[in-house]
Amino acid sequence: MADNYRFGFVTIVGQPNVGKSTLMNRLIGQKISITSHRPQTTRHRILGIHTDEAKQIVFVDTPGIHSLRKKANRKTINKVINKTALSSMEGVDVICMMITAAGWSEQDKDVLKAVKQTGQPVILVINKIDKLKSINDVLPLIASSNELHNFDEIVPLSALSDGKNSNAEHLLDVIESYLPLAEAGFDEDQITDRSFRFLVSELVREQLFRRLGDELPYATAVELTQFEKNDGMYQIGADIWVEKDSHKAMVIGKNGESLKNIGSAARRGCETLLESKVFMELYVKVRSGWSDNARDLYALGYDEDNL
Ligand SMILES: Nc1nc2c(ncn2[C@@H]2O[C@H](COP(=O)(O)OP(=O)(O)OP(=O)(O)O)[C@@H](O)[C@H]2O)c(=O)[nH]1
Ligand SMILES: [Mg+2]
Repeated sequence: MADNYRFGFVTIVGQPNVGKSTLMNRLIGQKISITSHRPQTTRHRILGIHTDEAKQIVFVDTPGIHSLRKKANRKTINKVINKTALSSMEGVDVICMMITAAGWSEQDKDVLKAVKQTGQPVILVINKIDKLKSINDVLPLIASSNELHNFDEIVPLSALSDGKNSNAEHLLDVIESYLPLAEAGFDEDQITDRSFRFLVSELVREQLFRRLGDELPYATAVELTQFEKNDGMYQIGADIWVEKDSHKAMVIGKNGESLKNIGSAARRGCETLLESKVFMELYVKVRSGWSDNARDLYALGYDEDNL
């Protein structure tokens, strides 16, 4: 390994839905963190590891930080999610704070307050620049961002789009100079700290977020009950927890259509991840009030330290 090799940790924080997980997947080159058009898709801290000849960067994807000013947000699960995101800023080499090209919201400013308190270097990432008519339209936002805080760097990019205006990979070079000289901490082919079991249950949850309407995805959780490989094929079973019988009926859908679609999309995702054929069985179960019960949350894999 070269003498000037660099290795370090970078956390990605921001309000829900700005594109944190999309960016991490892009920079790792594989889907390890689920994404959807709904806010608060990510519920757990998840590492994504980028390795090249010059550096190894460990990204920490975090749940979106949301305001607890609204009463509806004060459930135990939301407090746990915020704590997970805020504590992920401790001890990293640089923080990537993400907003979108739509500009600063009050919620973004709340996130900035928390970021400033850490005293760590901060790169402001302005995402979704593909939505601008002209790339030059980002210039006033860069200027107003500089007035809000003396950011170490400001990088406009599009985590989603390819092509010359994406600028996403440029962020890797910008981050490099903030990392200490050190040997790689992980094997070069390791891309996450999470197990296949975790990633599989997340792929099921992703479909709940993408396919179910309104408030329903937020009142669901996924628990893997079977994960075995037999004769070159994975057998996967999972329980989808909901809070009410009426929710159960909605997840299952008319003639079981909805659950069938959720299952086949999740199965396809698992086949790509596991590079193998997958047989998947999903069950919907009711456990009332799980999202407000710390013991249930622990059983479902929510951060033990934050309960
Ligand atoms: N147009 C556009 N959409 C994007 C871009 N990046 C992400 N998105 C979309 O924005 C939505 C949210 O993306 P996520 O990556 O799930 O956002 P997140 O910040 O991780 O959200 P939470 O986990 O809920 O906090 C998805 O529908 C993405 O496809 C981008 O560069 N351009
Ligand atoms: Mg996310």
